[in-house]
Amino acid sequence: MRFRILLLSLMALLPATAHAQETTSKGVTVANSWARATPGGATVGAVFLEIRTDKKTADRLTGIASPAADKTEIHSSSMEGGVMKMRRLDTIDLKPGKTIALKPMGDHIMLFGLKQPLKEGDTVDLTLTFEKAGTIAVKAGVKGIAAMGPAAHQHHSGGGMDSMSHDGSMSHD
Ligand SMILES: [Cu+2]
Repeated sequence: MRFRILLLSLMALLPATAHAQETTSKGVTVANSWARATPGGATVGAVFLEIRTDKKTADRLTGIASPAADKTEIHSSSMEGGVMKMRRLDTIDLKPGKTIALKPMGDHIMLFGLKQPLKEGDTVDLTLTFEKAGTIAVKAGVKGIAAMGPAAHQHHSGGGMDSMSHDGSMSHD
């Protein structure tokens, strides 16, 4: 209970723009997009967002592009034998009235061949392509290197939670 109250009061401190950005097309909404800052020299980044469909809409995400990187992929994550395994997804099916959350430790968007490191406070342009809704463009704000959500200002000193850093402990098929 105390945690919940703390969370609510933290949210109240955030500027409204931090979680207000939503873009909707034909019943599909993309919201809460953010990217994680990358360490110097890194050429791989991760972006997270939510995709919502209204009750009457079924669609399919068929691609994501970004001018910030050479290549943009959708990845699924799963734990196998204590190791985070990632697999490239070509599409994500969107069922009516459901929210798909791409988030740290879960499915995510990966940027390969970053043109420049992602710095906190920057934005990353993304264009999502849907079978029926067409394209939806979003600007993902870059949050701190240890951020676990768009709310930012979360600090994980241990590093154990940061399984999204795409280092040697993970494997890409
Ligand atoms: Cu990945």
